[in-house]
Amino acid sequence: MTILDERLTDDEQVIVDTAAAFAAKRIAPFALEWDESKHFPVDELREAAGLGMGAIYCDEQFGGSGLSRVDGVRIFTALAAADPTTAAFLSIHNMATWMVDSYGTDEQRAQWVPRMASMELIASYCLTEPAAGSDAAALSTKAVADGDEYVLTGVKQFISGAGTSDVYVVMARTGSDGAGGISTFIVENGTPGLSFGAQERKMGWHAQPTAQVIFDGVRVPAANLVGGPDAVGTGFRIAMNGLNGGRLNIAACSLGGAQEALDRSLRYLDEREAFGGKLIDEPTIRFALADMATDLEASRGLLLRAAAALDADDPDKVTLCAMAKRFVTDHCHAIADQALQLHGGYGYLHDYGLEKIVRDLRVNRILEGTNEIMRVVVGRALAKG
Ligand code: FAD
Ligand code: 2MC
Repeated sequence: MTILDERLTDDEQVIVDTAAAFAAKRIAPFALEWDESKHFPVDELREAAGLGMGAIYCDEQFGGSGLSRVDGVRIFTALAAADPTTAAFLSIHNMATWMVDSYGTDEQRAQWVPRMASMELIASYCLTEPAAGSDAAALSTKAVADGDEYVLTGVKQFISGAGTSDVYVVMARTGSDGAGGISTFIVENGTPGLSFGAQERKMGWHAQPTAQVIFDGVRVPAANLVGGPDAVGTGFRIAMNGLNGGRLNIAACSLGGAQEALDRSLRYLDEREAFGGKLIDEPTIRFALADMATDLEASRGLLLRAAAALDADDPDKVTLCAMAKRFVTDHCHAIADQALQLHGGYGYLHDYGLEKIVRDLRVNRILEGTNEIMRVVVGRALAKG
């Protein structure tokens, strides 16, 4: 009994096997404990980076792994089968690193990317603010030029990695209202005026920090404006392009979690007996499993299609990434919840791991653009024709 495997080339298989073996050995055995003790596994993240997972789809020139988005989706799916939360943080770090590698000047890329690729520098992505979440272009954190520096003032909300990360890729307002007045900056932890709010107490994602990042007159060199002086006002585009891939990776984290939940259900129901037989032989339970497996494969198919579109710079890439993020995170959360149900009372117990998967997958329907915003994106594209 197994869920369907993709047919991969030898090279693709090596990539997936490397991620899966690392996840099975270095993440899976500890994931429940990290969840309970709220431990952020920085050492293991750096080990993953040592295997090329710190800058997966960045150029090889400055230490990236030069892989495709499709490879990335498969890697995050494999890691998330062990722990959706740890995989998701690695995904955010990869997004931030890719933004510097793709939009930074060669000097900036040389300065930052190699150390981000190795995760000597762990990176956070700072877009959301207390009064600007879905309406991200309304952000109000200011960056005011002052000689050869910018002075940043404002508050970022819900920042993953806040307090622990070494660098913060920050979208801040350098110009007029709206998307065209935003630029992207790299801010190092330890810079005077930079501080962090209290750790949020969350439903899931316990194995990574979430807090406000507070800028109180933080001075950063003008050289930290991603893309250099000509890139003033392009920060929203940089942030959104980062999120296209981020949305795929978050969906991959849901896919991996759901896949693990289904695998566990198959094993459990094959052993659990009631009414004189194995539960897996109950026709209605088989129907439930069949629907879960079908939704999982539909999710995988759409996700890989969207990843291929991003790799190909397809004109529909934004729409496909939004479709995949919405569809995969909704369906995979439902699969995980059904898996919990199929475990009966045991599914509700921490030690069985199912309730953690449900909690960890829930937020993927909210962050990196809520699933309502994904519908806004898809709806706009449809209306435009
Ligand atoms: P709001 O924008 O206030 O939305 C409230 C509700 O209204 C939602 O249901 C939303 O879908 C709906 N809504 C809003 N506008 C519309 C519309 N036009 N049509 C229909 N419905 C609409 N952000 C970062 O920048 N970096 C991070 O690292 C990060 N990590 C996070 C980690 C966690 C654990 C969480 C919970 C959030 C994180 N976020 C991060 C923030 C996340 O991206 C935002 O929470 C999300 O974008 C939604 O913004 P909001 O919470 O302000 O909700
Ligand atoms: N890819 C590339 N470019 C994009 C884009 C995308 N996905 N989305 C928008 N743009 C461009 C758009 O083409 C336009 O460019 P131009 O001015 O050259 O025409 C510009 O950005 C402004 O776009 P809009 O006019 O569509 O801006 P608007 O304000 O109407 O809405 C919206 C944009 C709602 C799609 C955007 O604000 C959004 O995605 N909101 C959700 C915020 C979000 O995803 N936050 C996640 C935070 S990170 C996180 O949660 C983590 C866990 C890390």
